[in-house]
Amino acid sequence: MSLDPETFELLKDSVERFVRERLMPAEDTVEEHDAVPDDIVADMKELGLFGLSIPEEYGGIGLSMAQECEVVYLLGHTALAFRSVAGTNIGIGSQGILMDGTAAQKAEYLPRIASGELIVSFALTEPDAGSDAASLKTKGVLEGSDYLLSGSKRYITNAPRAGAFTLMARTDGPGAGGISAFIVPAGLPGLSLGKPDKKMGQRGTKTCDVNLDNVRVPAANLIGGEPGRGFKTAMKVLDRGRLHLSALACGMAYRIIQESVAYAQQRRQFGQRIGDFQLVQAMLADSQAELLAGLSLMRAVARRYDAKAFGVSDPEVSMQASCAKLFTTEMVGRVADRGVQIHGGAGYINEYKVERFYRDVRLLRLYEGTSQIQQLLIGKQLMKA
Ligand code: COS
Repeated sequence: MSLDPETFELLKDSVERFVRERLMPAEDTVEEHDAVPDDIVADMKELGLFGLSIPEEYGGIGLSMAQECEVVYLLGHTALAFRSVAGTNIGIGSQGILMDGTAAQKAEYLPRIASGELIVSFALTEPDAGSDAASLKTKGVLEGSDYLLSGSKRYITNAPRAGAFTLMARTDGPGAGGISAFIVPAGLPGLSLGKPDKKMGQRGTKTCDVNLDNVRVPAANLIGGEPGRGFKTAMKVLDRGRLHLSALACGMAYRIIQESVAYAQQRRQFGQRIGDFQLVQAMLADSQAELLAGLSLMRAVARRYDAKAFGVSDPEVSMQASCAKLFTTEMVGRVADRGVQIHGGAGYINEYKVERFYRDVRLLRLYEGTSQIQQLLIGKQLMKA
């Protein structure tokens, strides 16, 4: 699946212009109000951003992974909250349905996900199951033709906006094999949301707990119609999500370098622009070199991802996606740190963009698998080879 190159170039131009003319001027509003304005969300829907990765037959744009990464890279040039609004529809919320859902599930949910009418969240993490996702405790008990779901999900991105969740629950014994994935509509009796999480950064992104108390979900909502496949679905979704986040990390690194260069060009000390000092140039150079390395890695892995069969796991590609996430998210952390350093005291002041971005990018090394989980995945695969 991919969009023809000419149309894709037009799409990239529109997204680039949208980011520059519509999103970047709204960054301060998002920071101040901790919310993405509704009119901007409406424009994002209009542009098709919620359906980037959904095939055209379901009303989406049908980008390949490599193309999705290029668009996400552009979205990374502005406050990360904007990407987050559509991020779960593009990625972790929708892909389980697309990869492993039945024809009926795809037909019912994907068109509304693609249009943005339905926001869909990915609910894997729990209070006692973060990195150790296979130990999750949320229970799904079959009763007649329904499952009764009970448990608690934590830090669920877009939960306050979600109309549905792709949610992993234990329907059988311990371990990964006992986990099933469900499509859970948000309005069902027994489903409630916790209070919004107060986060270090990424103001405007919405996360909270999702609590389930005997939520009755039809067995028809079991993704793929077969129990016990949910962990693999989640892992495949995360492989893809990790690449998506790599593109985002590269996009934000680019922006931080732009901010840093602009500051170094106008700030004067000791009678000259600070950017004329070699020690400042060294910091800029390290960031630029690392960004190019990250971009090249992300692009190469995205191409490799597209070369395999869709929805089928390939351990080598999974390992490469982990490499991309590990390198690029650590890279943008270093770039953000240098960005603050180049700004000096101003870098510690909220009015300057780098102060926010420094906090925003910290999350990239945590969600969808910490850097340490990526290291373990890479190490494990190398030892198997
Ligand atoms: N694609 C498809 N299947 C996969 C897979 C992948 N990428 N990774 C693992 N699996 C399969 C395995 O093949 C195994 O199947 P079999 O039992 O048939 O052999 C099964 O899933 C269990 O895998 P594994 O034994 O590796 O699971 P572990 O419990 O050891 O742990 C880790 C796996 C730690 C890697 C996993 O829990 C993980 O990724 N944790 C991080 C979770 C995360 O990213 N959380 C963020 C939440 S979203 S913000």
